[in-house]
Amino acid sequence: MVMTQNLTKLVFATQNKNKLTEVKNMLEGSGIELLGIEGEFNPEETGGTFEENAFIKAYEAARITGLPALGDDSGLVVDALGGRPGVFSSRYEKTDEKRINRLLEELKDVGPGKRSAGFVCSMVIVSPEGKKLFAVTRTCRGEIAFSPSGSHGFGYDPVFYLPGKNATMAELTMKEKNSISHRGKALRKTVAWLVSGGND
Ligand code: ITT
Repeated sequence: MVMTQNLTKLVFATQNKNKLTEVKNMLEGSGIELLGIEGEFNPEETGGTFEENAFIKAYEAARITGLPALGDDSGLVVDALGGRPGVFSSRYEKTDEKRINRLLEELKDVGPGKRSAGFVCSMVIVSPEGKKLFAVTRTCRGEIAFSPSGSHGFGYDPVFYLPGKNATMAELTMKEKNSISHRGKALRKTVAWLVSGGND
């Protein structure tokens, strides 16, 4: 196979330190170096899908740095809310605590068995020239708990209950979370593509 791009060093187009920590942890030993982005980085997420927004972030990071860039757009899709907050998961409220409280309030009359949800993660790689090289979207299914539990992870993790683990995402270690999460699944697919030399 012919290596079409040098894709061993990428900039991660995020301001979310928790995403960076999780992804760096998973990339240990892979030979892929991930750089954080310096300073203010907040491109307007005007896309209607996770993939479109992941592209917008990666495109902007590639433009600023001149490096290949990885974008991650993720969020929570709640079935009883018709898929909300979806791509607005970050904009739903201003802090994690407020986001969780609003979610629990919106679901207060939704009974057990009707609280299914998915965490979704799209990852996109953009070349320094601004071309979309790769995209993947993966989901982790679970349920919205009735109250928060656990202190690991970030965001909606304390209310994302995994029946198979009898635990919320925030009760898992980072290693356990990464092994089943939307981000873990998307990253494993991304890494497989990267180590293949960036060929289809
Ligand atoms: P960047 O745009 O800079 O990457 P962000 O935090 O705004 O940072 P998103 O736009 O992708 O990222 O919004 C993701 C939202 O979904 C945000 O509120 C997160 O807390 C939440 N989220 C994403 N992944 C999550 C995870 O693994 N566990 C819990 N919540 C998560």
